[in-house]
Amino acid sequence: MAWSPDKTEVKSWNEWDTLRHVIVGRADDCHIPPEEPALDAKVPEDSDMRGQWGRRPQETIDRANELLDNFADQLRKRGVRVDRPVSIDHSQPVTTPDFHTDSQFGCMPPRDVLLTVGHEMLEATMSYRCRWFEYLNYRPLLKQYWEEDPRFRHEAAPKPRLTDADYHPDYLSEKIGDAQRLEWAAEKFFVTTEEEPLFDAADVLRFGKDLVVQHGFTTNLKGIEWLRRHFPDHRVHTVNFPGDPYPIHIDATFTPLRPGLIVNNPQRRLPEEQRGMFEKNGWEIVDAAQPAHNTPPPLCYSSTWLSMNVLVLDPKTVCVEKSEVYQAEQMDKLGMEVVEVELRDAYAFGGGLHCCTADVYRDGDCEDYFPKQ
Ligand code: DAV
Repeated sequence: MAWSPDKTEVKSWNEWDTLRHVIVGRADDCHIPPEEPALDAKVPEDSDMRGQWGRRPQETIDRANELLDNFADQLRKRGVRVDRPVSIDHSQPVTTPDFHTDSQFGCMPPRDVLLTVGHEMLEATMSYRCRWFEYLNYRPLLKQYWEEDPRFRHEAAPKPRLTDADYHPDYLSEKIGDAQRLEWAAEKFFVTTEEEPLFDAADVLRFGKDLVVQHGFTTNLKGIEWLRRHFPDHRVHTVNFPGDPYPIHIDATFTPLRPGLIVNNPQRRLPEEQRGMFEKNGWEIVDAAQPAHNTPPPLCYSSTWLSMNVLVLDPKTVCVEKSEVYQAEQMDKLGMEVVEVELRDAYAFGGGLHCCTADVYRDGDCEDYFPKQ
């Protein structure tokens, strides 16, 4: 049945079919959280964020919200239904029987928390203490979808305990250095241990029947095994990208654009031995264009590779950040129509165009794109 804007339906099986309904995050009340093991491991060693925490400056919140609102309007003008989360008070400290943190994070980016697979939206475990309650920002929307769509499955992965046993103490050092980090990444020695299942939704890419999951800082092997058991009708594949000294989230590293085509970060290439399923099935993996910037914007966790954190609207159309001219040029050469979206001043709030959204509905069904396994 064709999608109708008057009827809520949750369904999305992949990253590229025509997008009809999406959540766009908000910058409201976003905090730089206090130090904690998993988060510190991701803050680049030379970052201006080291050692400071608290609510982000109001003018940066206002500017990020302006850009996110504009992006939401741009999508609406193209006929996409856009919902926005309801921010909780992120200045509230959190105490569980197992840990304490003095503040929370924000309601950006939804892609990290919500994994849509078919008719299901799954709240990820997360691995930062400051993000433990982040799903609450999205509960009003999920409640609404649940009431309006009788097929919608609202699921939540087991909440992790996040005691110190979840983190390797070696990563607590202030100065590790990129050489050591790259060595550890190549050995798949990440900040999170295998104490309990951990995953962020943004470590997962959806290719119909196949889910491709990055093993790194925010997702451990038990998290991937949990996903495998939770989605018994899917094939779940573990990947890792040894060239990344701060490996979190797959969406600035490996970006499918349409059936048969993926752009891959040239500094974080998929290892040869993990390419089999793509090669056997005739998928092309091309190097992404260089980012247009040499450094991330101020107070930003992410690398300059948010250039490739694009949002595919349909197999011929892609949203690219406006200043990322090389990435836009490459998309054009790859046969995609480029929609420019200004978002760089919101990067500090947790990411780019893919990060700041979460799928609710895309056309299409669950297809098998990799029949040769
Ligand atoms: O390159 O810093 C950012 C991914 C955000 N979801 C990076 C990864």
